[in-house]
Amino acid sequence: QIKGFVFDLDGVIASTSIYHAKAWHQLADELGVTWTDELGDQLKGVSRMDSLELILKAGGKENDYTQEEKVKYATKKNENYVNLLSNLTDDDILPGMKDFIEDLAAHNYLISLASASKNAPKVLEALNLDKYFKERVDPATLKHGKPDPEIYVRGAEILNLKPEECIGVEDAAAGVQSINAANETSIGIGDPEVLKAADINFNDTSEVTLENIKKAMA
Ligand code: B16
Ligand code: MG
Repeated sequence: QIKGFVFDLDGVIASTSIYHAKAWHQLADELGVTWTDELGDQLKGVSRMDSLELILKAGGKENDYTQEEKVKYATKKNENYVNLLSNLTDDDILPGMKDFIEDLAAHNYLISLASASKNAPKVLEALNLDKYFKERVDPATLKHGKPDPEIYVRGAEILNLKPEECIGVEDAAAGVQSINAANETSIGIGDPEVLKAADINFNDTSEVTLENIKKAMA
């Protein structure tokens, strides 16, 4: 029986995945790495330093920089991203997600956050949703990022639930892999081809309702 939901943030609740992509695209241009939609999809849900490594690898440049230079580039991307967040308001909650979260709370489902982003507290506050996410996995404490199961395992633990009692909600292939490996039920929101490993697929956040989830699990 499902008792809790473990949420990704960027691309699931907040429309911020476009800002992450924009900031990475800009850095890729600067590094002389060709940006593609596939590369953009690969970066979703992946930590800041791991994302930089994927970009460098895509350009065959993984051995061209020192660790210090890599940190400098990752920091630059983050400054760019944080600048793009400056006008974030509750208008940037993805369609239907506020209603969905309120509905879950009204039905006494437990809720936690499994975002890889160190900027998650800032984003939740700007969206005025922080009160629903008292339980959060701090990505700074993780040994392994998505697709490793650790973040979703911890997302269930902080709710005192078993993985089988949780549904994980994701927009990233790496995130769906993480949920599946954690033995939770996975919802993938977005291109069903990219997210084909998910137990339940929705094309768009507006389709994510308790009713549709119950239908899909029946
Ligand atoms: P930061 P999520 C992920 O957040 C993003 O999808 C990914 O693009 C980003 O690189 C990662 O957080 C780290 O974010 O640089 O802000 O710490 O989708 O797991 O909510
Ligand atoms: Mg995401």
